[in-house]
Amino acid sequence: MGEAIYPVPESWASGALVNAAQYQDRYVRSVNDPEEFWREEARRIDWIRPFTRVKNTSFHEADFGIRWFEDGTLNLCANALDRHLAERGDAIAILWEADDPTEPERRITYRELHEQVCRFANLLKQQGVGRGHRVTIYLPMVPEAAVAMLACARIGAIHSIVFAGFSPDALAGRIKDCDSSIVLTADEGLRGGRKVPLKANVDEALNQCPGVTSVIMLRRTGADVPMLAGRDVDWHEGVASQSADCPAEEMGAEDPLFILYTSGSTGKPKGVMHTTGGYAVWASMTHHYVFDYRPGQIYWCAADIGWVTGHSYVVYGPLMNGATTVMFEGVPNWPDPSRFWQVVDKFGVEIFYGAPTALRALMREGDEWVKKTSRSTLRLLGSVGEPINPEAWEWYHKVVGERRCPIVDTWWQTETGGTMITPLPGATALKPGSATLPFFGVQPMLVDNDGKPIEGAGDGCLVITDSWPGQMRGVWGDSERFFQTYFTTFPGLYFTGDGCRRDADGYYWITGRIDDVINVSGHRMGTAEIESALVAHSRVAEAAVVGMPHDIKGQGIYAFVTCNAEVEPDEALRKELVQWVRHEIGPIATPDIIQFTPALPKTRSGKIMRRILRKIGENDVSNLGDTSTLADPSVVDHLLANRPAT
Ligand code: 6R9
Repeated sequence: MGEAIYPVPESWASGALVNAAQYQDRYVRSVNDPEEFWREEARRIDWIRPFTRVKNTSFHEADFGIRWFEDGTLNLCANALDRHLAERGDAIAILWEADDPTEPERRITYRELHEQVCRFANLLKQQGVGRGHRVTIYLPMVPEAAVAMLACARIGAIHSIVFAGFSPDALAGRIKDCDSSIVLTADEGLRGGRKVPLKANVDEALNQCPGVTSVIMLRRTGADVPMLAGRDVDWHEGVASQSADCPAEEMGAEDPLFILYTSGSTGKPKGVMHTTGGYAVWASMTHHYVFDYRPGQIYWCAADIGWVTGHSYVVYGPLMNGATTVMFEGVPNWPDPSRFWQVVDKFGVEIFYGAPTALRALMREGDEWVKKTSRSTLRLLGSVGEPINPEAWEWYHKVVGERRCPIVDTWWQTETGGTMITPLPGATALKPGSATLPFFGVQPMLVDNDGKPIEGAGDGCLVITDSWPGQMRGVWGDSERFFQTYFTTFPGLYFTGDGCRRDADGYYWITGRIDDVINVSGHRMGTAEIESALVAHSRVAEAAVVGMPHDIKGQGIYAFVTCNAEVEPDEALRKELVQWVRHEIGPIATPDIIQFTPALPKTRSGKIMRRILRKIGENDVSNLGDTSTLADPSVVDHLLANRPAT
């Protein structure tokens, strides 16, 4: 079957920030002379003290280290707000749309946002927060979440956002790991017409976190929630008495900006740490070029701030570029599946950036929901979070974008800070399902399992050979783990954990995770995390979790569970375990299938043979490969004979 190719539309080729020839030329310069290239690009940032040193990085054990612009100083909040005040103070910074379409929108100008951030930063200071302190943010998609992030950046505090869909246990784990003494939350969140008891979750989490001395709570729904005297502060009451003057701290380029927990192949989520200077350059530059962003355009990234996409492309990237960024509290299919496109029409959105899982869910509802809206303002579409299947890509292109909008399918990770492999709309011919070509300064390589480079077209493990400014700088609280996790599988190379194919045109096709991470609706889940939640249940002896193909979510969660000897597993226990996992981690970790089994397939040395379980999960059981090293091969027959219907 021939691959579809969509050439750059004429209007884009002539009018874009970067055309094909410029992309080629600048890409080559970016990798041949990174010093010169980045010295130039970093001028997009207002530095307080300009850097003299550009790049000081090594992926090798002997001199491992990643430092960019290291002797420069800056403040990221000032770059996102103060620098715009003179020229665009009255332009809208945040356009907020509530969950409930009948609730009025909020339009916040740069000047107003600046004032709110300064007041809130002063409240944080009054609560004892200063440079380097960790602030946990557990807020829904409301403008105050952006205010909180920017206020931390302003005073040099390090924010750690925990997705508001995570459970009290998951929240507590993240609070303790980074040792934060303050939590920012709301009484309740609102999503798809349902209330999420955020403050109650915080209260429950804090039973495990004696170190937290202060909670600032935003009233979102007005629910009657208990406030603990001496600990809990009402957001608006606290802010009311604060001055609107708050100087921005002078931060070193390599001072930490934020921590964001993400799943890896081991049980405990890692606190991915990003620093200030390189991240600022990377987030603003990628947002500028990938979306071809020009001031005044209405831009909407539909990600939650609880994920890295929300950090870089709802808040930091767009605001550094003086954008009008849409923030949406709700979900794509409530009150009905037109919701996204109604918001596009309401605000005149020109650039829309969303996740394949949402597109697949909307596609299933039929084209009418899209077609009854205008979408005439849309000029560019984006995709992020997981591979987009060509069918969903074509639907996005034809039905949503009416063939007029290029689609930028952006591959990147929490660890990379911003987009890495992506089309540029005026430069790159598109192939549905391919993230296409590397962004400036990104040097991807494919290697086989032994680390041998694959030249030309081929399939392999995706690694990056040299550093880029937005790269993570460490795992919070564990100086060894960063190097161990990313640079030892293939020494001297950054290992992404993704498999990838490169075609004859040099285009990259991400094939998905090749480690024990699964991607559920664009959210990373470590299988080990779900396993440890399952075995924490008193009736479970052992559990193994693998991914399975899922029409909407991309991947679903398939759990093999062995119960304690005296337990007779039944439907009631199955339901109980599903609820248990939801409670332990959060609804995103809900198992799709639980298969009870008297035993798991193990090697004689006792290792679970995940390869076999993965194949069963993928329903690819005709060839299970070599099972001769299994301690008891009959276990596999039993698993196959008792597979639940899907
Ligand atoms: C930004 C983000 C990272 C993992 C990554 C990969 C998958 C993200 C993708 C994609 C194919 C894309 N992924 N974007 N796969 N095409 N355009 O999602 O960060 O949550 O850390 O997930 O997501 O597997 O390794 P994060």
